[in-house]
Amino acid sequence: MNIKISIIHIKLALFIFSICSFSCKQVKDFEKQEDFNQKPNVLLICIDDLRPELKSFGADYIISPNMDDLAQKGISFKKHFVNAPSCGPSRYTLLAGKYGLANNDALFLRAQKIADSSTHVDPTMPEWFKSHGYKTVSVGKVSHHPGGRGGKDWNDSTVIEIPNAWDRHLMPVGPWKHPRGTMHGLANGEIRKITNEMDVFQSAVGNNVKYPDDLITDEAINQLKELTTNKNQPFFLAVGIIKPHLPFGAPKSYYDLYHNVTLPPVAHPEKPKEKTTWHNSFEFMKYNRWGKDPNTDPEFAEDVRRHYAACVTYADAQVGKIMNELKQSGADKNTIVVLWGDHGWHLGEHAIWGKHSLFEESLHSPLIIYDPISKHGKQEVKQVVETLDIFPTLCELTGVDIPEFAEGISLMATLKANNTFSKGAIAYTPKARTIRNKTHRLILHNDGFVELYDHSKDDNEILNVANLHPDIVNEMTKLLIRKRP
Ligand SMILES: [Ca+2]
Repeated sequence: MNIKISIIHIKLALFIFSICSFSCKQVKDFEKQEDFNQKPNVLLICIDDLRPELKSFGADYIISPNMDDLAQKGISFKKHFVNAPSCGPSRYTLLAGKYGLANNDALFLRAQKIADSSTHVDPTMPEWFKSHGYKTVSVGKVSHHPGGRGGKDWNDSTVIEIPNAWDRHLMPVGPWKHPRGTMHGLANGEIRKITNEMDVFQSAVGNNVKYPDDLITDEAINQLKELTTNKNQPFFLAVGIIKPHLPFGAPKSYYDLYHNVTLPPVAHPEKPKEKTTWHNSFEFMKYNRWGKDPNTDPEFAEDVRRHYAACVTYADAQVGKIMNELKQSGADKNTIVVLWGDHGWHLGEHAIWGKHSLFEESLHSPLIIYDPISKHGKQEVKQVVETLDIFPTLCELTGVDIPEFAEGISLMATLKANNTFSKGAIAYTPKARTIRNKTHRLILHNDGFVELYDHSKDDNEILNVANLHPDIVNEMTKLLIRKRP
């Protein structure tokens, strides 16, 4: 009798268990279906002052395994040009999807316009995604000020760089005390006070050595953990890594990776003889250089380049940690990843150590877009594209409406069309503007002086051929003035 009852109990338990597991499976399938139907997430990784020199972009001597991994599965835009050779205006175009002012405070001036309520101001890319159901979060240097706040120490919550854009805009500061301190910080809390007393490069030794990007990466990972837990809302997470911006400081272990690496010679190191947008490398030269000048001291120049390379590899390691967390969460299958450099950097080319010129070295930067859903596989695009195009491209990839006010074009639509387009890329400083197409770069100075370089013969932009080609000058000038008056 007891045995019979026990058997009945077991059968009943098995029956209940099977119903339960069936419904659990159904619920899980339903959840999966919901995940699948949800719009893809966006992870936008901005790297400060990153030259287009990754191993995957043809620079054999650079150690960049994590960015290369992204290039291995995504679309690498080999001719991506930014719209300004400076952090603030370049990031303005990325985030606003429009050409803007050439100043570093372009976004703060836009915020002022919103506060004045005098004119209509179109939303930025994060605000656009937010209004289309996305949770928007930024960590680190995404706009000009890490954390997106103004005031003396860049931590004043009443002075917002991009109003209405982010649900959270974060900048961990640790021993650097405030976001302004992190921006030019060296190891373990060293803040730039008097610039010529701060070393232009550093390789700090020790197991516990920290730089601001370590904090940014940890916070980005925390945010990813939270954002990927909420399956009901897609996220737009922007992470801004500060290195390889000056000063070139990274843990010594990264510098040591280059111990046996031979750097290629600096390409075309001569100072231009004619009028150009050449400058005296003021940003670099104002740091402590131990009295040395890389233009006249080859040994010092080599060490500057090695420290820059170390910073690139250190930034690459941060990308690796963030990508690893994305993978661990499982959200990598539904997250579009964009890796973007905010502009290039001369490491001695044309005798410049810095950005701010309108030469190729200042304007050319890496852009990689990886969309795990479209399964496009590895692609390399050699057509000229510009930062302006990222906003509409992300809209198309996520199925968000492309706003009429966005001035760029979706690179996906164009690539699908025929892969042979050539749209041209524009950039500007306060003193001049430029347009680059497949074959030429034209630079128009505010005083009317013109430079024209023929990239089919002169990729280094040495010889100004404006006088030889008045037709090309005329045509490109008209287009430049029409697109950015
Ligand atoms: Ca920058």
